[in-house]
Amino acid sequence: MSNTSASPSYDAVVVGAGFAGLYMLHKLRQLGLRARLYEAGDGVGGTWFWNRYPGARCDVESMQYSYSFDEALQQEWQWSERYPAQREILSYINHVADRFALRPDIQLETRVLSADFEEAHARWRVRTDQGDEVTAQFFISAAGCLSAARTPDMAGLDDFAGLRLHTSAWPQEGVDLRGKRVGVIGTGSSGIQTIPQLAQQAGQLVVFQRTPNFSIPAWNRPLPEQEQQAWKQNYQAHRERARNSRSGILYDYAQRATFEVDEAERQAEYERRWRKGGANFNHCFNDIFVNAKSNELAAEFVREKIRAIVTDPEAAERLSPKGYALGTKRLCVDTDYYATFNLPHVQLHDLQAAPIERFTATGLQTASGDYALDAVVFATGFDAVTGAIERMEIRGRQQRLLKDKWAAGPRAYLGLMVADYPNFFMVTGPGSPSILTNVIVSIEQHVEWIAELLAHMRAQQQQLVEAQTEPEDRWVRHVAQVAEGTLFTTTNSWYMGANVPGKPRVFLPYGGGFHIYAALCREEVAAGYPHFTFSPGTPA
Ligand code: NA7
Repeated sequence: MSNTSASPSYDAVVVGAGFAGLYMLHKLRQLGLRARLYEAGDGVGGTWFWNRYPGARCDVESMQYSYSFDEALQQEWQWSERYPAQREILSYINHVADRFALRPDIQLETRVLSADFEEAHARWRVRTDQGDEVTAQFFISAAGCLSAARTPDMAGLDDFAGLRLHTSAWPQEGVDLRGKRVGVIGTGSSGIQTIPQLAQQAGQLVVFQRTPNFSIPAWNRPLPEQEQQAWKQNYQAHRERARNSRSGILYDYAQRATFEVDEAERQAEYERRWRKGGANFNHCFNDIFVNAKSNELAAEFVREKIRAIVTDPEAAERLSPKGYALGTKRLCVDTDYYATFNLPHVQLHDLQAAPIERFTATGLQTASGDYALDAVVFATGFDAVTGAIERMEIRGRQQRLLKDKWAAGPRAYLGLMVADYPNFFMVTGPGSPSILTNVIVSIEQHVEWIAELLAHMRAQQQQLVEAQTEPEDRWVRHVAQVAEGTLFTTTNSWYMGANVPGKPRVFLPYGGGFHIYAALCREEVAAGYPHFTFSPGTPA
């Protein structure tokens, strides 16, 4: 039995200094709890700390992609563009860390390696890569849904003598790619954002595309002061409306189905959405995620746009997504993506026609020819939702590894707590709306729910809380059933875990809508947490 008294002890350990971790820390401190937050990066910001690639920008509008919990903060902060650039979000989150004096409880450049629930003491023992060993009553993962980056295992990669970059680990000092021969692998949101920017620098740019993606123009622009002021006058009301929506975003959610209107009206609606820009396009008709024929019409509209933008008909065809439903891979939002392929020094290589065979010292070989490259940019995505949690060795009751419990797919009640892992919480965990929403809205809802539960435990003099197994099983089934009613399960996407070899094919988020999910979480509280077990715990 290990000796708890030898290790520093906290009320809570939090993992990750992104939007989730910082707000969690703030709430813990408001509750008067002693918390330690560990962050692998050498600064706060989470995803916005790491993803510094040229063109990195949020696809939720600035006025909505921010915390709502503090009225003075949301009134005072000034955004400069319709969609915030990575640099501006990073400034904002640093401002938040200073404004709420969070830094003293944050330990940077420290990665949590393991967390073991010690039943004898009813405490978590947490170890880091810096040699820290601490205990805590509560262990809270705010490690992020899109933070465990993936570089595919490609033959000869270590032989490549050029510069190797990943969009999610872009050097802080930047990279000078002027005049260089650059290859980009991956055409998800990150690739689609960075390709037009890299094309401005590179002497030659080759885009290695495995699956073409649907992308809608952002029509990004400066955000005039009057527009911000108008929004701020009704900030609370806007936030409330967002929280009552399915995505936690004030989109223009269609009330009509695709075939309720005639062809002319349909096309006008697609066009109106295209001109407005952004992921709002997903909501053009209310059946787009459940009716393949409806989805195909919207998809074809986007393909027509691609054909109109890209001058080489063959390239246009290769860039046009086919064979999967629009939006079932996350819809991208871009600035000049398709038009970039009209530039003479930009080349599109179709990996479906000719896969990469191997890297060499000077570039890479494909089935249809070789490319000499000075730099390769991996825009190959993440082990989404579960990756960052599973990369920590989390052991619950009977020392069972969470990764083993999740071998056939993640199991968690409401995406918040896991049966047999007492006092372990996940902010935006699997089975919660997370990545299908404005994630800050989801983060605030989770953090506030967790804080309310901790306050309840204190009032009831309880030391331990854990989700019960049966409600967890029911919730996991419910999450799967909701997904099965949609087109999401028909596509190989990171939503389905399909981008990671060997990962179980399970729809990771809850697709029933943020507003419905939040209501279920409120019901749980109102009913006195019937699906959780509390106990006064074991004295240390
Ligand atoms: P994504 O959306 O997962 O995109 C990754 C891209 O990399 C995608 O085009 C993949 O093609 C491609 N990829 C992955 N592995 C390979 C291999 N082995 N060979 C060739 N191409 C590959 O990641 P992002 O970083 O763009 O975006 C993730 C989210 O972060 C985004 O949705 C926002 O929410 C923020 P595939 O489609 O798998 O054929």
